[in-house]
Amino acid sequence: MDKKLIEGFEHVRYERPQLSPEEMIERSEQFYQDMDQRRTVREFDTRPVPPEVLENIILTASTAPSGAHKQPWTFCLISDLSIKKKIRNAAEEEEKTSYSSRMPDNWKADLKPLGTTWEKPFLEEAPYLIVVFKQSYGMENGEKIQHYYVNESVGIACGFLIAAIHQAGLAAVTHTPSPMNFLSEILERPFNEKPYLLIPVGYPKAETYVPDIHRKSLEEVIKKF
Ligand code: IYR
Repeated sequence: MDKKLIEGFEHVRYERPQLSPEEMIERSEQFYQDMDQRRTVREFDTRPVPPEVLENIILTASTAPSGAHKQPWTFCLISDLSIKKKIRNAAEEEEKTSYSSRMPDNWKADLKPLGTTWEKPFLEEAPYLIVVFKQSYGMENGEKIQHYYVNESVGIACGFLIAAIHQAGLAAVTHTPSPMNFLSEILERPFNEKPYLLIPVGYPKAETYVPDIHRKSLEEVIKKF
């Protein structure tokens, strides 16, 4: 591989196959059509999924760009039923309070069409839970390492993760229990890590219904200059 020193640091040559404009249009259209089939699913089949699939999905998420390439993320992969139960109990405890007293009426009205409640059976039924932690700073040999753009970096990694889950033929729900400090305790994460998202993953249940929602049109989301 070709290498070059830039300011004393080794750089490697980067090459990608060149696509024709027609191929680019075709591939981008295909990718969009496929991603447009993704839906958030809250009902899972308990059928097991090979662990390699989840490892590949997490590796894909970990290819995301990050501030100064610090890769400020940890993905906890949970298949152990007793841990899933602990997470479900703690999440439902918080959600019960949220739905009954923390969430304002307009928020609950906005969630009505989606059919969400404080009950989270998917936290036990999905064969895997991925709990994404953001590392506010790194720790190496007892030294604090500065991380940059942590929320942006971990958000992008979660986008890759969700796309990879869909691409593998699986489904997920981006669950955001709030507050979610209980995840740090159950999973015994160090002080520099904070929970970011909880993503149950699995096959959708055989007969699954999802809300009849529609995505914004190109005109609604794009402003051309
Ligand atoms: N965290 C709660 C409520 C909730 C909030 C949003 I924003 C959603 O899109 C869906 C649910 C829960 O997970 O039920």
